[in-house]
Amino acid sequence: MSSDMRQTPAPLTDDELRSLDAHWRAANYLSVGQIYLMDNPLLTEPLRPEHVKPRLLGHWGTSPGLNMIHTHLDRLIKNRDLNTLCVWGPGHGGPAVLANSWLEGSYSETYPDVTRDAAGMARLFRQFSFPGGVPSHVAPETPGSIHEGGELGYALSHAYGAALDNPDLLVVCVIGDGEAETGPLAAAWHSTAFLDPVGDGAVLPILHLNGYKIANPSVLARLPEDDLDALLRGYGHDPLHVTGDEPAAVHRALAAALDTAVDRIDTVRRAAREGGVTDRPRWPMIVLRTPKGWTGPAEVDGVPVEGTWRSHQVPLAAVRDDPAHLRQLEAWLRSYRPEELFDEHGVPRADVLACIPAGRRRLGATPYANGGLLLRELPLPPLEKYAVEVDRPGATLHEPTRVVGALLRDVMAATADRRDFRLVGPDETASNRLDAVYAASGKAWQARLLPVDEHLERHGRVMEILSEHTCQGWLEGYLLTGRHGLFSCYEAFVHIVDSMVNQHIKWLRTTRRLTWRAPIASLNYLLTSHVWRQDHNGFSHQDPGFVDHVLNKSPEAVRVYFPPDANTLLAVTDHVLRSRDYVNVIVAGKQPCFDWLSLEDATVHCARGASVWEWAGTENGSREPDVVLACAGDVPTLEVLAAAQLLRRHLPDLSVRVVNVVDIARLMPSGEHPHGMSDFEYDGLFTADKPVIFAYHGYPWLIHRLAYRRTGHRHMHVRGYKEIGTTTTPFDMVVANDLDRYRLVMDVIDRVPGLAVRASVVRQRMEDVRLRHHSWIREHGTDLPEVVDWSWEPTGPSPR
Ligand SMILES: Cc1ncc(C[n+]2csc(CCOP(=O)(O)OP(=O)(O)O)c2C)c(N)n1
Ligand SMILES: [Mg+2]
Repeated sequence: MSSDMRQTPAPLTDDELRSLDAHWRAANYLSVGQIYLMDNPLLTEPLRPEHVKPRLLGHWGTSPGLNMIHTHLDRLIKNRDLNTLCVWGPGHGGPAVLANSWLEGSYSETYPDVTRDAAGMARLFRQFSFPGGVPSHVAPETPGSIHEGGELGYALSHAYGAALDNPDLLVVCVIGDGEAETGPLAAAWHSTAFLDPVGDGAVLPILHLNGYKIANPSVLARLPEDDLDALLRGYGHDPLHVTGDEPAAVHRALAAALDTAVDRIDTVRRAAREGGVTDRPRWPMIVLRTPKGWTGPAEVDGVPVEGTWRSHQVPLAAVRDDPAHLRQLEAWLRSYRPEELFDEHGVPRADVLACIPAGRRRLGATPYANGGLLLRELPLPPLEKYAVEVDRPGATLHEPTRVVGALLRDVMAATADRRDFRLVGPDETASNRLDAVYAASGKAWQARLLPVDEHLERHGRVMEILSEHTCQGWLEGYLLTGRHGLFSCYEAFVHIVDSMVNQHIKWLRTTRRLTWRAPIASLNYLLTSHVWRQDHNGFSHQDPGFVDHVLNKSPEAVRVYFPPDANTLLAVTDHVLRSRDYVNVIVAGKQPCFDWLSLEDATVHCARGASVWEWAGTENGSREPDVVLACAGDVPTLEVLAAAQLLRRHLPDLSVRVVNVVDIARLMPSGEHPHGMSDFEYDGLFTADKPVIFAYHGYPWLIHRLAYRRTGHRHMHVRGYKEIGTTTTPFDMVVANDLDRYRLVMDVIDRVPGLAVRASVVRQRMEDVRLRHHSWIREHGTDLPEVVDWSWEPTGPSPR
C-alpha cells in the first residue's frame, strides 16, 4: 500500500468503512448476479442449475474495480456536494455501472419496472445481456452515461469534452490499463495543455491498473512505478498512487486519495480564478492498482483466475453443467453476505445506501449525462449579413469557407458569455480559411507562450490539436453534455475518425429510441481542403471516401451535403447548426469558387436538396431533355456548367437539363432515407430513360449505390474521383479522373442516341483540347488559358 498525500484528509471512521464496504459488496453481488442469474436473486434457496442463465455473457474482471471507484465517488460527492459526471472507460464493465445505478435508485426512476426490491433485482439480473434486455456495456440505455466504452480509446477525450465550459463540473474518467495503450487515449493526455482552470471544469483521471487486458498483461502495469509516475507527470499530472488487494486498506487509501485530489483541484481553481495565476496547472490524478477480478474465484479448475487476465469475462463458464462450478458460484455470491446487504424484500439496507448522494448529484441522475436537457438554442445571426451578392450566376468568385468563417466568428461572439459553442480542428482552422473566428475567440492554450505565437488564449474556444481522435472525442463529449460545435478537417484525414464516428452514430441511433434522453446538437463536420484542390500536397491528401463510410450508417442519423458555392455553404451551415441528433457532413472548398446562387436561391435550393438549374440548361419546356447533366460538389458543378456551355455552343439544338444535388441522400429511395425522393419525383428530375451524366465530387460508385434501384439507373453514367491523384494543376486533376468538361461533353455525345455520328467532329475537338492540355501544363506549369479564364456566359432566364 502506498499513497502520496501532502495534506492528510480525515481518515475514514470504522462506521464509514463498514458502510462503504457494504455498498461495494452489494455492487459486486449485483454485478455477479447480472452475469449469472435468471432466478433466485437473493439466494433464498440453494442455487440450482435452472437459476443460472443458459448463455453466460459479460465482463467480471473490471467490475469490482469499477464498483470500488463508484462507491468512493458516491462518498466524495455526498460529503462535498459535488457536481460530478463519470466516464467509465472500461465500459465492458456494464454490470458494475448498472448495479450502482440500481442501488442509488436512478435506474428505477428511469425504468420504473425495475424496482429497487427483490422483483426488480430479478429483472435487473435477467435482462442483462439477455434477448430483449439491455446491452452488456455502459450503453446509451445506461443512466448516467455519455460513453459506451465498447470501442476502447475515447474515455479521456470524452471526459475533457464534457468538462469544457462547465466550470463547476468534476468529470471523473476511469481508464483501463488496456485502453491506455490505444492511440486515441494516449493522445488525449495532452488535453491538460488545453483545459482552462477558470472557464472549464476539472477532469480527474483514474488509471485503473488491474494489470491485464483480455489475454495479456498491460504495458503500463508492468512499468516500474517511478517510470509510470514520470510519464504521467510529463502529461501535466500529479499522480496519487493507491495500491492494494486488502479491501479495508484500499477503502482507506482511495477515500484519502479522492479527498486529496479534490482539495488539489480546489487549490488549482482558486489560484487561477481568484489569484489570477496563469501558469499551466498540474492536475491531480489517481493510479489505482487493484487485482483484476478481485473477490472472484481465486482459482478455477486448478488455474489462478483472480488477479489475472483469466477473470476478464466469465470466470466460471460451466455452471449449468458442472456441479463444482455451481458450488463455486454459490460460494462466491454468498461471500458478499447478501443477507446483510438486502432485507427480506430485496431492498438494500440503510447501511448500504449511506454513501449515496441525493437527487441529481447521483451519478446515474446527473443531467450532464443527458445533455439535451441542458441544451439551449444556438444564437445564429441572420445570414444576409454574410451572403455574397449574386446578380447573375458565375459573375464573381469567393472562397466559401472564408465566407462561412465570418458566420462562425459571429456565432463565437454571440456565445461569448454563455460559452456553449466550440470549433475543433487538427491545426487547420486558418488553413481552412476559417481564421475570422479568431477575432471572436483565440485558440485554447495553457502551455508556455512565446512572442511568435498568434491567437493563443487561456480562455479560447477554438480547439486545435494535431489529433483528429482528440478533436472528435472533445467534440462528442461537449455535444453529449448539451453544447454545440463544429469540426473542420481536411477531407482526406477525417478518415482517421471513421471508427469514432461509427460509435457516435450508433449512440445517436439508440438514444433516438430512448424517450428519456433529450435530443442533443448534431455533430457537424466541415470537410474542406478537398480532393480536387490539393495543390500543395498531392496524392496522400486526396481521399473523398468519408461520405461513403458514413452513408453506410443509420440513415436516420446521417446527412451529407455538397454545397456548390459560398451562399449554399452558408445556408447548409445554418441548417446543420440548428439540427439535432445527426451527424452532418459538409464538403466544401476553400479555394475561390464561382458564386452561382443568391442567398435566397441558395436557401430554396438547399431546402429542395436537389433541383434543376434552369438558367444553366437549354430545355425549352416543349420537349423532354435529351440529356441530364447532374453534379454534386463545387468542382464537379463548375465542370458541368462549363460542359453545358460547350454543348450550348457546339450543339445548340440539344436539350440539356442541369441538376445540382446538395443533399446527396436525396438520390436514395424515400423508403431508405428520410431525405430520399419518391420514384415519381426522381423520374421527373432525372428522367426515366434519358442519359444522365453525373459529375460527382467523390468515388463514382457511391452515386450508383444510392440510385441503383431507380428506373433510369442503367442510363446513368457517373464521373468522379478514380483514385488518380498527384501534385498537379487543378484542371489536370479533373482531366486525370475523366471528370473534366471536355470529357463530359464526350460522354454526352457517346450516350445521346444519334449524336455519335452527328457530333463526331465536336467529340474530336474535345479530345484535342484534352491532348493540348496535357502538353500545355507540362510546358507552362499552369492550366490552359481557356480554362483559367473561363467564365459563365449567361443565357435564358436568370434564376428568379
Ligand atoms: C479499440 C478496441 N480494441 C479491442 C477491444 C477488445 N477488448 C475489449 S476489453 C479489452 C481489454 C481491456 O483491458 P482494460 O482496458 O485493461 O480493461 P479491464 O482490464 O478493466 O477489463 C479488449 C482488448 C475493444 N473493446 N476496443
Ligand atoms: Mg486492465
